[in-house]
Amino acid sequence: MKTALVGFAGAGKSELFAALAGSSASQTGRAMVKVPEPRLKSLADLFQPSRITFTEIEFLDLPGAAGAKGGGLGDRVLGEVRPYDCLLAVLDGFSGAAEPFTAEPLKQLQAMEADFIIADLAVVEKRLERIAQDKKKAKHLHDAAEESALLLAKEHLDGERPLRENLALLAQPKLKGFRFLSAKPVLWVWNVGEDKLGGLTLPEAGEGVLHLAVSARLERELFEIQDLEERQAFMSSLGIAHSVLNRVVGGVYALLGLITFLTVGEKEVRAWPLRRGLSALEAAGVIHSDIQRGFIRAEVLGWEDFLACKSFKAAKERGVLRLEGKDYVVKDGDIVEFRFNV
Ligand SMILES: Nc1nc2c(ncn2[C@@H]2O[C@H](COP(=O)(O)OP(=O)(O)OP(=O)(O)O)[C@@H](O)[C@H]2O)c(=O)[nH]1
Ligand SMILES: [Mg+2]
Repeated sequence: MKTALVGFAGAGKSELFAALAGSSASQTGRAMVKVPEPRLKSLADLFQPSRITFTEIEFLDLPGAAGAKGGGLGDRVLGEVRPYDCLLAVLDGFSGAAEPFTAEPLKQLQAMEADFIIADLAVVEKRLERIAQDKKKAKHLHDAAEESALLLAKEHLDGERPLRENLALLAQPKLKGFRFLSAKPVLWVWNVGEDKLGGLTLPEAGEGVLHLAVSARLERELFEIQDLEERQAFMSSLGIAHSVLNRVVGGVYALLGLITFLTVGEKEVRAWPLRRGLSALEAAGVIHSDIQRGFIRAEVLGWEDFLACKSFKAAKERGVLRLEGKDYVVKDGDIVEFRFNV
């Protein structure tokens, strides 16, 4: 899972990055961070494994275009985020004097969205030109399906709408390889002064977008409190229920449609990300292609059932440990053991 922080210079990306990445931040502004998963602790207490493996999420902190507040993000940044799964777009809602204070960050949101759309239009138009040349050279070189898909994409982008809103278009196989920027899910992070956190009304979630309010500098300062109890107490006094990492990861999981399933054993207790709605067979493939190929069945214990039984033995006795076939749709929190034969 790869996420990139984007935003104009001074929006608070590096403050947020520091709050998310802490000591795992590297000099290059790239960090691999463990996805918080409290369920692993309960399982580790029971199994005492040699290894506990969390899912990891990448955060990339990019420099904002110098002095480009309200201008463009710049080709370098846009090019760099192309391979990323999800964008964390940071909006400066703390420095401006504008009333209402949401006016300036909203302008930044619109400017970034316009950047994504214009960059995608350039890609589409370039490709269409290429197709037109091929068409002139020899009819058979021209891919009619790709051309019509691109024309639809162009029409959508010309209407100044991001591609992520058009699910039918995104499903077109011919458009899959382009890694369009405006197709990427975006978590819009409204970075506001701590005094504004309470009274902020954010825009509603839309297709592929969610909004989150943070006070990036405050979150970074919170992160620097080593003593966890002290940190928690300070957070409670500020009315912050969950760490910024929890809130950001929650947003990313929701945007990408991810759930977590768990595997257990003496060697390793581990969390795995999986797209919601996928089957036991596909979950097996996330672990190893051999397990998928030799899939026989999955032994599944739902999280609530595990909590009620506290052990696999009790779960078996109560008949809540289920044997599922390859089409079983894996649920969030399922503890799965795959039976396979290779
Ligand atoms: N008051 C206040 N200041 C903040 C907040 N977030 C960031 N700042 C300050 O704004 C300045 C810029 O923050 P950075 O996190 O470095 O901004 P950036 O987006 O990484 O900037 P570039 O890397 O230059 O694009 C710093 O002086 C921060 O301390 C905030 O929530 N409140
Ligand atoms: Mg920075």
